[in-house]
Amino acid sequence: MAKQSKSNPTQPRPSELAGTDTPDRQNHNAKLDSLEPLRSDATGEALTTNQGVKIADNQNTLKATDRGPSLLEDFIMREKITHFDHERIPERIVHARGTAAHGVFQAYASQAELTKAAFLQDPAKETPVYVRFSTVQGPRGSADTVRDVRGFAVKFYTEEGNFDLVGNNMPVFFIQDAMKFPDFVHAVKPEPHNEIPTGASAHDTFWDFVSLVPETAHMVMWTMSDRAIPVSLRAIQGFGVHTFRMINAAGTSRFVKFHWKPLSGVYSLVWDEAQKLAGKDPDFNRRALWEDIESGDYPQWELGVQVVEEADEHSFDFDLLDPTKIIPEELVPVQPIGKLTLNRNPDNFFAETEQVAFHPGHIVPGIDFSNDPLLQGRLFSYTDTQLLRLGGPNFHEIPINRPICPFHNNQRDAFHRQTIHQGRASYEPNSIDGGWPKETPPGPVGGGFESYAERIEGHKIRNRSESFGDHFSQATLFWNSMSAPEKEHIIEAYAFELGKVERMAIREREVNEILANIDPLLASQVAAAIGVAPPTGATVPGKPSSLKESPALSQMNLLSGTIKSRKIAILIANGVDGAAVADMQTALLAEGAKVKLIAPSASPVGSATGQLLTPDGSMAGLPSIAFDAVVLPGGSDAVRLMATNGTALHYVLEAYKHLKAIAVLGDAKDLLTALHLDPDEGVLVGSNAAAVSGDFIAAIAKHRVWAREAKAKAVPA
Ligand code: HDE
Repeated sequence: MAKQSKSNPTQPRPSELAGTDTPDRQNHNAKLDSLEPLRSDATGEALTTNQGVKIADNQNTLKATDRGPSLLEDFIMREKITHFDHERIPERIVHARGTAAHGVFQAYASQAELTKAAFLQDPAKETPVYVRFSTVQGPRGSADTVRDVRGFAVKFYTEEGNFDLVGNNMPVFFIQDAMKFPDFVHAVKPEPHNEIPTGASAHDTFWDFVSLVPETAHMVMWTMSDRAIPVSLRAIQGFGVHTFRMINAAGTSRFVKFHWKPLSGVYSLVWDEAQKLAGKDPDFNRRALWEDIESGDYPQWELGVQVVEEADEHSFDFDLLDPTKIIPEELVPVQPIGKLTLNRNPDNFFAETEQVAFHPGHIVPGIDFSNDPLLQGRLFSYTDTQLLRLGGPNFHEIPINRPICPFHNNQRDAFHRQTIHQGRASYEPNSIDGGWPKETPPGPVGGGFESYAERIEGHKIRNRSESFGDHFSQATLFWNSMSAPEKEHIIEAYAFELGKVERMAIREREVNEILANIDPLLASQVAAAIGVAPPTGATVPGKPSSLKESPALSQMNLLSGTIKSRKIAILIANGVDGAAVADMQTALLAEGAKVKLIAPSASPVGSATGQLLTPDGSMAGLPSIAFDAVVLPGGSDAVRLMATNGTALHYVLEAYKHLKAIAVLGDAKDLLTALHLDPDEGVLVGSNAAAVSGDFIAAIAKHRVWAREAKAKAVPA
């Protein structure tokens, strides 16, 4: 984040105007400025108390004799323990588990026709951002790879103030009205009597609620799909979900939906991997994000917008204000408008990632809200929650939350105030401090914020619009847009989750009242898997949808076509064919993949020609689930060793079962024989790296060997 400028270069300080700035005061101000942004590096510094007193002994409490009672007067020990006792702050009520990174955003071209927002005018301008990804249900210490929505919250530090785009990796939400949010969250959170389950929706209260509330149908389809178990945070899409507005300098307002499209493509774990990773590496997603950024392999997304003219607001078969609906990309294409690059890890998790406070109400001139009743409720909630979580209304002064542009107003005091205000007047209008800080007129010259003057007419009413009444047609659209493997996974996910629901009546209700209204095959297959009688048919008359399917919804159509940033394990053991290892490494690195040598243990391995290879990890420490593909390089001694090593055999079997590409070079084909595995379009057998690397790379780029799935189910692992 760029250094926060405390003083506005274009506007004099109030104290300067009042003629009260003495040399001492100026000196003091310079010192205050130099404290920003309060980063602390203790290298070469003495250990001190918080009052700056140097500490001579950080090992022992002050005691009356060396075996006597401790003394209350030990201000050093008391200060240290007191601070420690207060180290924890309340975690976020939702989205508690998260990880974040700094980056930059750059527009592709001026978007002046669409919006007057300054950060979208000039393609040469880099806007700093801080982006936090999260899961929703689990607490701060829960696993990364649980089946859940991923939060995708972006803070743009623009020259006109902070703009937060607080979205998810799914384009719709569970409920239509903010009034239902506490009910929904109580239902999905661990059950209140025993606080089970952690990080999962596979329990009675969640399915009780969603089976009673049909507006959840569409979003639950998304959470039962592969979107809910991403391999990597760099491989998720992001969505603003609600309809927003963009307003240009001429005052023209248009509706927009925001999209983030990952340059890495969109791809997911398989469910068995996700579950195993939750135990073997609960930090799987945050670790990869951290390591990618450390290695200079920066994740990138394109920001896109779907734009709807005001006049077209009512031209869809759904309501633009209903957050359980997408605008299919086939109806309104996503226009790319800029690129986000994450290029710097935070210095300190707590100070930055834990304390960052996002808010959909943080907008800048040129962006405005729609009347989506979920968004409207969020505009209240996000400040309210920070008051508790961050201990008062001054959370905007925490370095990670401070705008990079000047900010001045007459708000004063409260807990943890950092700013030392000068001048006497903390009210407006005033004459004592020259009237500063003053209002700024809206428009291109001033840049003061002006809400869009939407015309509103009608009665005050507590009601849901009839136009929000269709809950199933887009759930059906989503289902119809899935490939065969994706449909299979959705059925399996419903079966897994509902299979954990203890009350039969809830399982039956979900099948008969929800799934039967989405698709008969989905409903009957799930019913069969969870011991529920086949449904007799839809209970709600189907609404004809203008679109039968939307190819943009299937992850199969969202791959990048490359293997850049993919992780590949080369299994090595004593006697391995060193030339095959080197050739394969070269071929994969040339495509931007990340390659690790994995051996039975962390000890160095001798190749067939006596060359010493140092493994990056052991087979137990970095199991196949941590990789996208596996290479078996051959070498007769190495193959013999692996054929008698259960961990090595399990490695290959598991990669096969998880539909990964496996390159089998030279003698390594004996391992396939030992495991009774046949070559297929992803198990690529050849005498050397050159013979298979092309097909291997192509198979990895397809992400999984879906054609193997039925066969792989019979394989134990
Ligand atoms: Fe949130 N949400 N939310 N939400 N949300 C929070 O704010 C809330 C909703 C989202 O990385 C909380 O600072 C209400 C939709 C993300 O720090 C809280 C409603 C979407 C994050 C809150 C919604 C989101 C949050 C908890 C319905 C996708 C994590 C801690 C009216 C568009 C941000 C906090 C981060 C966090 C309230 C619905 C996304 C309690 C009341 C829809 C990504 O204020």
